[in-house]
Amino acid sequence: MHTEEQAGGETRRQFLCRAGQALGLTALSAAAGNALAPSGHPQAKRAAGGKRMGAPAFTRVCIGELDNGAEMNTLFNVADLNRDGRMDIFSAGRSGVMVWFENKGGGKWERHLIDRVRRQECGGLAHDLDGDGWLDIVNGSDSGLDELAWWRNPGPQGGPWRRHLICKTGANQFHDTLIADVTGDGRLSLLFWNQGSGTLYWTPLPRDPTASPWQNIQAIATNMRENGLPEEGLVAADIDGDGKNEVIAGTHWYRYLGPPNRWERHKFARDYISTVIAVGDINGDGRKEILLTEGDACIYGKPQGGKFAWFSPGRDIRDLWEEHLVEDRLLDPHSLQLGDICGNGHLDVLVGEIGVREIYREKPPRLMVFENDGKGNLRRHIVDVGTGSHHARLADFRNVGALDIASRPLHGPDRTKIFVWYNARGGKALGQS
Ligand SMILES: [Ca+2]
Ligand SMILES: [Ca+2]
Ligand SMILES: [Ca+2]
Ligand SMILES: [Ca+2]
Repeated sequence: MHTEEQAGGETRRQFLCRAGQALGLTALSAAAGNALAPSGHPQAKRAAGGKRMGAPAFTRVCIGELDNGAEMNTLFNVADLNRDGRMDIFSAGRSGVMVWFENKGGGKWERHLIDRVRRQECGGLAHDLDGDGWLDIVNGSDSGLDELAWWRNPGPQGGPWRRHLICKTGANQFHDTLIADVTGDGRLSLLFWNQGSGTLYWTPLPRDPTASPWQNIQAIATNMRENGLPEEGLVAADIDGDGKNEVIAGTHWYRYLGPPNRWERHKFARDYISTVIAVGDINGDGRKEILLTEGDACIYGKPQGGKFAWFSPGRDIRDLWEEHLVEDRLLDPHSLQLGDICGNGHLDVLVGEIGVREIYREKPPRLMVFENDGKGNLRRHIVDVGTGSHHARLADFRNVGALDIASRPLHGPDRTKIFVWYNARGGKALGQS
């Protein structure tokens, strides 16, 4: 896991020392082991393997700060916002400021203000809504407000981004948004969850997105709850192989049947709450599986922690899918991403725990890469212990053909920091500070 160069990096050393303290390990023993896990952690035994060839290695670097005082930072995502070919990072406080971090190359990052905001949820995205070639940002409000909005990228002249209201629904919280072709005709739609009413909404993208509020926003499903909790998680993917995308949202998937608003709904999983969703062919059989983590399990009534599993369709895709449990008792695994992280040509899985604020030091959250052998056998590697993650993202920040990780914690001493974990496969980490 640790090359000499990485272990010698200042940031890396700091991390190892801190993790060592938290775990009752010395920095030396922590650096010598392949996998770090709290000794009391239920998964510690499985994680305590020796060093293996090809294990993923990362160097953590703080690339910027976003201090919104007592308010938690919520929105977090990546996109190339200034069209220079390098992936940037954007984030916002629940209330305070929304900013983007320009990836200037060579490990340099520069922060820019987008807007002053209030009551922002996580789960926003970047998409060029007005068609001027510059990616705009869509994000909704949290449990204290009922507004979904977008911010227009000012383009090369820079400056503040103008906010445009998409809709006021009368119900609060918009955890997860999506733009995709879900009608099979090439036309893009905006979809979003509105947890206050448990409603999954959609609308084709309008010709003029600045005309507020948007018209023709319709509900696909309402009062969608699992174990009494509103559903989360939203992905588009062709899971039945007919060339058209289905919508995977919460523990159901939806197929568009045609105008004006006809959908069919099928349940694929049971007893998974506050889900984060990813879709991909995990076991190499040519069909797509659905991956779930229970992102806020501890907060929402499973104090023991949440599950991480993948689900494969049976003979009839409309039945419940077969559950393949990978991990349980994860401390709010709110990060779930697929990508060839290890460089072996297979889809590996990134999973990150937020951690639980009250036991943050006793049970430090982990950032994990599950290396896939191509058949769905997932071998866990611990990338970081002690830095919680929320909506961690995979991106090739150096354009070197290797996926790095961007994220930030919600709790603990680093809660205002933005981190990138540079993948050793991409060469030297940049801009250690
Ligand atoms: Ca850029
Ligand atoms: Ca635009
Ligand atoms: Ca399909
Ligand atoms: Ca498959």
